[in-house]
Amino acid sequence: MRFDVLTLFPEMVENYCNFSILKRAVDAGVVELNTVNPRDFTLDKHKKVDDTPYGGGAGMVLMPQPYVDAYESVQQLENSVTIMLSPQGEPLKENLVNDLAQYDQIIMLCGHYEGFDERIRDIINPREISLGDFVLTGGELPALCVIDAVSRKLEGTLGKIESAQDDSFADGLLEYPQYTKPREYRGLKVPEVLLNGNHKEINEYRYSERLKRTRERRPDLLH
Ligand code: 4H6
Repeated sequence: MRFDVLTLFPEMVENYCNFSILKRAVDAGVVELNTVNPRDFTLDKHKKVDDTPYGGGAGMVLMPQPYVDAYESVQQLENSVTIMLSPQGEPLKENLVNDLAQYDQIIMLCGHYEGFDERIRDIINPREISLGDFVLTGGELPALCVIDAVSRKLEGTLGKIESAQDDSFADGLLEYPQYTKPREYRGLKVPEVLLNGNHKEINEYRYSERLKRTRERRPDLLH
């Protein structure tokens, strides 16, 4: 999977991908990350990427030319998709993550300030995706969430032990509570059932905890 991220702050994206499991995936060649800075495509001497909105109003709007030229500079593979991260997008869900993991290339546009000149959407026609109903200062965090969530679906990113098969959402239920050593901490004991080695009982306990938790916290997921 190749990710191309159009961002005014490439270090934000590169830094996150340099740690832990994502770094391992990049080093193993499962994931390839490329950043493109629209500022490098500006044509004026001040390297201007934004300007005031026509019609008035607060803030600055990202100009079309640097973004469209940066986008067109990215080598497009046959099986690619282009995404814009914005509060107006389709909410990101595990199903959408699974769909995205089928592509060979994901190109992402990260907005800032008051957002994009509408002609960037008209010309590039990206799929617009949102992390949820809240506003961020920029699209880099959502882009990183897409990179992270998609990468862990790819063969060779997670080990057998971390396998994405067992995830919450793989089957639409929340996770069961987990415990490690010690057996007692500040008077709180690990449930007895987890200590007796009876795996049938353990599985039943965990499944009922998952149901209980989902019913209490996310009844919407049970349908
Ligand atoms: C595109 C358009 C995504 C991107 C506007 C991005 C939240 C999400 C952005 C903006 C984002 C999300 C710039 C509008 C800052 C508000 C970047 N915020 N904004 N929910 N911000 O996925 O002002």
